[in-house]
Amino acid sequence: MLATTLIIAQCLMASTVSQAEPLLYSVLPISNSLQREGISLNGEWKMLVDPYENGYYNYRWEPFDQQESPDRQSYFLDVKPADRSDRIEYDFDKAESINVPGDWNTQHEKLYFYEGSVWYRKAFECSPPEGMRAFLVFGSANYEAHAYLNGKKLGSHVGGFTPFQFEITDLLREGTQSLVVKVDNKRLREGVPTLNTDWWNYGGLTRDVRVVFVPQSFIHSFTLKLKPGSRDTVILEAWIDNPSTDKQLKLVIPEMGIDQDFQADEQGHIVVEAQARRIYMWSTTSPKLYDVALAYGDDHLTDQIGFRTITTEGQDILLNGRPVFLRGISIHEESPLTQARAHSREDAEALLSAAKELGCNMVRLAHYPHNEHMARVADEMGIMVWEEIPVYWTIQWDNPSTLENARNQLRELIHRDRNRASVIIWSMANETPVSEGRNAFLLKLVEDARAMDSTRLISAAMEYHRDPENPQKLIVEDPFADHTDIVSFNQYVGWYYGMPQDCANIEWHIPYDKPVFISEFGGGAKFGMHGDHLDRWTEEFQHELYQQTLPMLGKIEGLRGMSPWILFDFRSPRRPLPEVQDFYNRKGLLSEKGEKKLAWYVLKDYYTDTDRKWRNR
Ligand code: GCB
Repeated sequence: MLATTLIIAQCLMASTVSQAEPLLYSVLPISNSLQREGISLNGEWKMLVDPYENGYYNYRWEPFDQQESPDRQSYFLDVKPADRSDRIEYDFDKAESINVPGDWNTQHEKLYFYEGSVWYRKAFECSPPEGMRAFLVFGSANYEAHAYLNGKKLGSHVGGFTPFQFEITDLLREGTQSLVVKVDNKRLREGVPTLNTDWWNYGGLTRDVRVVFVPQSFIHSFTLKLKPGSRDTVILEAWIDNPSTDKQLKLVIPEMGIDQDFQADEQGHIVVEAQARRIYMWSTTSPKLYDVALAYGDDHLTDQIGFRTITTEGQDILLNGRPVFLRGISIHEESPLTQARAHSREDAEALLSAAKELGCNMVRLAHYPHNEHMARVADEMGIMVWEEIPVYWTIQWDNPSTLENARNQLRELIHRDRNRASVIIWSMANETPVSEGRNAFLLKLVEDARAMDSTRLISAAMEYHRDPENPQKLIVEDPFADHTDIVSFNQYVGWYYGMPQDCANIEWHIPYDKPVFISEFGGGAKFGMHGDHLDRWTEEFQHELYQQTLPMLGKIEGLRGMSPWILFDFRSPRRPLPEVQDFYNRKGLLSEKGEKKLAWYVLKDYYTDTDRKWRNR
């Protein structure tokens, strides 16, 4: 499926190229789509639920897409071929409405647990300014999407959390446009993620949808970073779509005194250095962002970009050369404002403000790429970010198309967020069982990540095992740790294993000269449920667990941070316990609405103290 996606997308988006990676840049979306001129397709759409995929397959289970005769096309495309009979069995105009962006599960009660296909239709007016090209850009669609404009297939996309686009310049017609998208969130054994996860499988067009207008030649994407080892030179790399020899790319960063023009090569690729007056580093205490403007002929782009270094030395993590402790918290992409899939800037501000209030300088965005607002708001608020892809638990390690799918999601994520100073870690996987197939799979991802972006750290949330001779001795040894910059692992002593007081006797064995990061720990508590500190699900139990866990982790040599599980309670189909879970994972320090549980204060005090200690190092 992915291969088809790539090929279709390539044909439709004919023109983007780069010298280094011609295929890559022809299929990746243009950057900064939210900042470009265009129209928003957010708002009310129509939807038809299609559990049997009746609009996609005929009665022989053959896709309509592959039928040659027009009268064999799907009825659901919102166009009626002239020679078709007048029998129709759908009607978008009479169908129910749904808001985009948004998940379908929380908008229609009957779709709460639904996993399958829904057809979306948006009728809209669109007339691009004279001579401009038009691109339809989706922030994401979970999990597989097929898009059709005015009855013509644009292409498809696999992967629920990253952006994709189609050029529609030649498919726009006079009058009203009809955009139809089939979105399918069925879980798949060979998918990324696979069948089993501990989060809600929200379906739909969950992020912004826009039509973006660009000139015939335009800046497809760019990266700006510090030159390695330098504090006064930036490296600009850019890809021009449809380059022309009479145009130059202009870079202007007024506060740095940069105003220079550069020539692209024949493929439209540019890699150049620009000398700045002086560069103030982005940091968590002073998140300096520079106004950056790029122009290529009539194409103009602006952005705010920070510059920083993130490296490791022995067991230290260095931000701009200074050791830091990552006071983190894990977050799922669910909004405390709406109790639905988060998608807006307001959602990002609510989530990250709660992290700030807790005393965090870092967040782990689990377990898949969150929407683009998160890293942008983190840039502004001075919060370091760990981003990851949904290579979670039991992926099909030996399936080449599964690997391609994971590589594609990683590529789309890095491509989208690599100008965000806040993002310091790309994480490859979560709690994946060690095997040769898994090691090779993850190694391929690391190679890709390092090739695309050498300015960030690589990690993965790994696991520990018990010493068979001594159950109190917990060992973190994973061949994949040889390839990461940080040794991160999840641990649930006191929740899944024993009771909180068992923490006191645990010894850790972590034989790596690398920073150690605890990517998860925690336990469940229902807000407002009180009792003894040994009673599960009470706030007192969770409070006790945090009180016992922090000193246990403090004994780990090389401990350089943690992102406990988790900031807010979040929905999970694996959590049915009536009156306690009600399909929520209750390990939040805050309820899903933001009410503080007792353990919140334990972590907040610990972070206040840690901040004080590390400030003076
Ligand atoms: C984990 C997983 C996370 C779960 C959590 C839990 O280890 O990484 O996705 O939600 O445990 O609550 O069990």
